[in-house]
Amino acid sequence: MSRRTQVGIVGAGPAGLMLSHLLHLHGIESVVLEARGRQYVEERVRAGVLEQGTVDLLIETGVGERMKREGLVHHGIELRFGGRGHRIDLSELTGGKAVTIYAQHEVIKDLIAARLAAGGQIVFEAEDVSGDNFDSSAPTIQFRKDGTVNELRCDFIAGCDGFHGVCRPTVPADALTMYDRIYPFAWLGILAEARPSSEELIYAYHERGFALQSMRSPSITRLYLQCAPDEQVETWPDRKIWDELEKRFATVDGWKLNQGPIVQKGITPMRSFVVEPMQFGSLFLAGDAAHIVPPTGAKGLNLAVSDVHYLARALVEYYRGGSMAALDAYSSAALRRVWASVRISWYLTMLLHLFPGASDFDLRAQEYELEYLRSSTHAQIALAEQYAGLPLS
Ligand code: FAS
Ligand code: PHB
Repeated sequence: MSRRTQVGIVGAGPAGLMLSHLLHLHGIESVVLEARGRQYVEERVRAGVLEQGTVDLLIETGVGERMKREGLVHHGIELRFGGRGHRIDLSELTGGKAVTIYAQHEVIKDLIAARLAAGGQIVFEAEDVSGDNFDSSAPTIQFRKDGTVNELRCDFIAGCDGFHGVCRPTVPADALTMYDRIYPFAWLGILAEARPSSEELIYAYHERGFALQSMRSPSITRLYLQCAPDEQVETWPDRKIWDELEKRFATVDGWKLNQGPIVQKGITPMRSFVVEPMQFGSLFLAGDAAHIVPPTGAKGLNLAVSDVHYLARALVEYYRGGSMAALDAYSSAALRRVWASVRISWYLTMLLHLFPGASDFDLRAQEYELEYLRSSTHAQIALAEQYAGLPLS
């Protein structure tokens, strides 16, 4: 079966769904092809921090109501080292910006509901998605649904299928430059039915390794700790996790970590990856399909949204006036913000993690970088403006 649309979108993650939504608001048709089922993508535990720019865009485009009701607005974060906490007042240092804690899968639910309510086309469980002649002005996507082979003829294709998707690998290797850094550790993340132990996020640097206290609601805590890259969840029974977190968050004044039943565990590898350019003919890459950041800066989801903010704007300009100018400039526009986020995510990862084999010199330099951040307002302003999110220009 063959059908036509203006923009074929592969992947129903934050990038693909937000793009389809933004295009719809400008009367541009799209079809989203997603390999997994609706329930799976609506329950997949991932990010949880929304930058100011992402929050504003969700509200401006009419999909921010539930986030406004249920999201937790944070005006600061805590850096914890040497047994003491040091608050970074994001709002004070940025003239009022804040971040919002609202789980990625809740954003996904809101976007899917909005798309379907507006008659949007999302094909879940689309199998064997493969693209053809992406470098032509009439690209096509083949996929199988319920045993039937389908062809989608498009003007443009948005590769929003994540790091392990099919779109980026279709681009000839010599047309792309890849920048890659794999970190010698991973994050063990848990969800626990426990009241968060602090109002705001705590990023802890400790001689036993990094730890992060985040949350999902007033009764659900999200916690992470640095572990070896090849560790298996099975080697981390609940007791061992709580004992290790207690040690890494310990303060001189006996701060207590609330504990409770652990309802989800997962290990996330740590990598920085960027591919340039983010365009090949009629194929435009967005989100994790084009770049990966370690979650230390909480940028993954936000970058996916900022990429499609630029891509949607360029597509609107094309369909309004026929000009390819903004589409040709998409890659460089998106990459400017991508590298800014890659850099702050790399900086926070270097600052807050214990590197196996670190020399005494490295450790001392790291401690004084933390000390400089604690004592310098200028350093705090630089961190705060990047953490809260640079403007979505
Ligand atoms: P996504 O990966 O979200 O979406 C891509 C979609 O494409 C998926 O639904 C996938 O099923 C679909 N797809 C893939 N191949 C396909 C094919 N062949 N055909 C059709 N569909 C296909 N960021 C944080 O800030 N904090 C975190 O704690 C955090 N945790 C993370 C944990 C994990 C395990 C991962 C992988 C990422 C995490 N991130 C986190 C980063 C995360 O938020 C990503 O940056 C964000 O999901 C990127 O969104 P998309 O680019 O839309 O890609
Ligand atoms: C999360 O809440 O999942 C989270 C928060 C901050 C990060 C990474 C993950 O830096």
